[in-house]
Amino acid sequence: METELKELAISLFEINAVKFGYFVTKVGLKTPVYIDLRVIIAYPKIFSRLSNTLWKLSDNNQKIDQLCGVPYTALPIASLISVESNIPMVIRRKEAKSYGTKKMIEGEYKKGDNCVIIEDVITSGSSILETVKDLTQEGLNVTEALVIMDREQGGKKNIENAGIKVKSLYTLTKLMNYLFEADKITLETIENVTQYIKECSAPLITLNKESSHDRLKMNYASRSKFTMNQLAANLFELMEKKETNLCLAADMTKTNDIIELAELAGPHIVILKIHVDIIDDFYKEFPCTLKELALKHEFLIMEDRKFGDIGNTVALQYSKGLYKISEWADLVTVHPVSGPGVLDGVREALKSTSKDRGIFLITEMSSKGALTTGNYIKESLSLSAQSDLVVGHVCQSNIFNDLGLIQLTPGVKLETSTDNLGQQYNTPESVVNNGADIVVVGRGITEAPDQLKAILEYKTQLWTAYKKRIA
Ligand code: 5BU
Repeated sequence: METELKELAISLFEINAVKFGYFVTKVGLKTPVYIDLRVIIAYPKIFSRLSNTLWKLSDNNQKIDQLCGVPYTALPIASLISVESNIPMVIRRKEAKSYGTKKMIEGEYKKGDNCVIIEDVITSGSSILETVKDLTQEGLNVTEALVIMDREQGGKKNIENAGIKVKSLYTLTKLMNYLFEADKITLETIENVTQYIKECSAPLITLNKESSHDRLKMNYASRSKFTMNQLAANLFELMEKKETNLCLAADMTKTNDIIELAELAGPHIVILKIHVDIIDDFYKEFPCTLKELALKHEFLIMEDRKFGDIGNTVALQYSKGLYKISEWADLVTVHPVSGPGVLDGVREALKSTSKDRGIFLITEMSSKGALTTGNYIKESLSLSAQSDLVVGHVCQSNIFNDLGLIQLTPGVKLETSTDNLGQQYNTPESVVNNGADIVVVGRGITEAPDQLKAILEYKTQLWTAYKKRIA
């Protein structure tokens, strides 16, 4: 690989794909280095060798279903790799078609397909991020980006912040070192360019999966086609069908009380959320009884387990022990605090089941003084792009615009208030206006003198607020 890279670096220099000197870019910026890989199509041997070498960076352990070249320079490279590797390719349009289907992505693919992006040069990373946005919106799962040249101006970090792995054949520094060794450039050139890289870093860009659509303005049924997870799609459709976006937090300690309340609330909720570890009289068949009610009344069951350990422990906590949560809970909550391994742990535990399962990432908590702020929120949002297990985020405000993800918001009562242990309550209308797609209500219902009346009150207020929001 090393020899290959050295020889290719020299070839690229000789065909003027890389030039050093004084240049002014399209947007009027001065630069001591100019990279134009478009010229490679005029040199089939170099073109083919470069594409083959780039493909060697791909992850052999990962199933790859699709390739996507970022238009235009990387398109022929991706095509060549597609033909050689026999992996289908998709093409991202620069603009949506004005006739027929308004598809941004051409090709034959299905939701959940793993897709590798091919790109020639990264500067700020914005072209790749735009491509990720469109691919993700079509339900594709972008696993990594293979890049010929990283200009080391911050683009790699921007892309990695969005949860996408980046592998490059060359950094500018590495390329210059090869060329220096081959006596093609001087030390002075290297110093100039290095100084330039230091001074001209690209702005920080965050992946904004915003389309021209606003999440808050789109109805649930339409959003179901943007999901990466089947349960997220089911939830969107269920909400529209049952005309409810209420999740009941049945935080009770006796199984009979939970069953009774689930029977009462079943027709009016989309999720029944429990904390199985607070139940005093748990018995093995209890989850089956809940499951029967869930089927009868059409709601999903969430275990608010808040997993937050290393992947291996989470895999065990999820599938083993007294509760065997993975066998009955459609949805679980997960703290992203331990990093992406926690998602791998959940996936590991699901290897032996074919049931649909989903995760809500706890991105922002409702309690006073919660440490879920700033960068933590940003990192948690970027994790959802990495896994089709993620159904949405538990959060308090409108912090993402991915149409296929669900905002689940707890901390809701008819009046703004607090409890004496840090919980903070907002009203149904205000949380829906702040982006809540599904709203968690616990004590507002469980402690009400007339539970059914309370269920109906919350259901109506939440649905009315949603209808107003999308109007
Ligand atoms: P409450 O009785 O409406 O306060 O219950 C809220 C439920 O939501 C309860 O089960 C909490 O564990 C859960 N919750 C929360 O209140 N705030 C959060 O940030 C998260 C979960 Br995450």
